[in-house]
Amino acid sequence: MSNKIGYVWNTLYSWMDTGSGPVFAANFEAKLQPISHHMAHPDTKRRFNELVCTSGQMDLLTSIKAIAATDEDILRVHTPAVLDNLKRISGLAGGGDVGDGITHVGNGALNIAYLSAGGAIELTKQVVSREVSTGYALINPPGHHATRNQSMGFCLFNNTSVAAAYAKDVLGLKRVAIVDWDVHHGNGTQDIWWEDSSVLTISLHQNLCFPSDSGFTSERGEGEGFGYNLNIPLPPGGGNAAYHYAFEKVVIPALKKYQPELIIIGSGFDASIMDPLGRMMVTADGFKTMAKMAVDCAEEVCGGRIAFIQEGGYSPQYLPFCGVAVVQALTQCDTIGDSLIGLVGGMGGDILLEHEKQIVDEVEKLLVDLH
Ligand code: 3YP
Ligand code: ZN
Repeated sequence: MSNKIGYVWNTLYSWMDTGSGPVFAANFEAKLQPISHHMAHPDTKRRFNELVCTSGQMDLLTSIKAIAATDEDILRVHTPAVLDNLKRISGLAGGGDVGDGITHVGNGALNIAYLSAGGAIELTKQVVSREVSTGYALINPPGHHATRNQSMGFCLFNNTSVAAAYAKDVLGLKRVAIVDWDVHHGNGTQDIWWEDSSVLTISLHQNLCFPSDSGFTSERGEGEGFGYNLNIPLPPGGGNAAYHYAFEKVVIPALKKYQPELIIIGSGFDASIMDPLGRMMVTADGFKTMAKMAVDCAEEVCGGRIAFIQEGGYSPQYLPFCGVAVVQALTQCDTIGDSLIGLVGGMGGDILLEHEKQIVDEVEKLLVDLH
């Protein structure tokens, strides 16, 4: 067993063309002005990689090369409709919308999406085989909104699910857990594993943020999968204290009870205190604490097998510090700190409020149906 920490990045991830709109497509009638940086412009993730490179962390990491996922890999969790749709749009000179009216992708998006899912697979493969002990796949586009049948919400293929399905069907694992701390509900991941108890899905998200009609505690899976989907919809404004309480009370106990052979973290940074698309208050250090709790838990339940896979996150200023903080939890060596803490520290997110505690305590009761 090695103590190498795997790291995935590919330059093509920053070639995702999110279009000229601010977040919805630019529109003349609606007076939505074009802008050079869409909310999900990949520069934010490119800047994360560049901070990994310049922080000194790269010397502590082992590069893992992303290999394009195959149609077979994608079809383990998606219907052919998802693939056919993306193949068609990706082939158009100017790209187009994937079908939800929000997600514009450019020409060649299919190839980058294959590489993104493939990056998740490669890291997972090496974590499971112990070529690396843990690792971070900084991939793009993200995945957790993509349902079995539909790309949506900036997500083309459900990367964490593609990796989990690979771990099960190809590597022979029986139980995998996906913990998604992106600020938005992991509705796609929930949908894919809805009737399946072999993948435990846990989503921590801002209540009613996106999609606004899902992510409730009452969504628990069905049939064989009942009890194996946990939603923790936190009230807006929750910060480190709310997230850490949710980890302590729900996420870690659920993982200990479920005893997965592999833990996958859907690591979005849009719950950060600087994010334009979320209203939560997690700091770089807050993300690092969650990462450490998850790593310690993996050591206890699954021989340390844990893979961090990038989801969303839209603050070009702050996301790189959040990302490197998580990487530093893996390398266990701090080379830089949070240079924006002077701005974001002390805003009250470290105090657990009663209405935050209440929702977490409610979800804790649902662990009785998890085995
Ligand atoms: C998709 C359209 C409006 C909100 C946006 C959410 C994307 C995301 O970060 N999902 O995790
Ligand atoms: Zn998100």
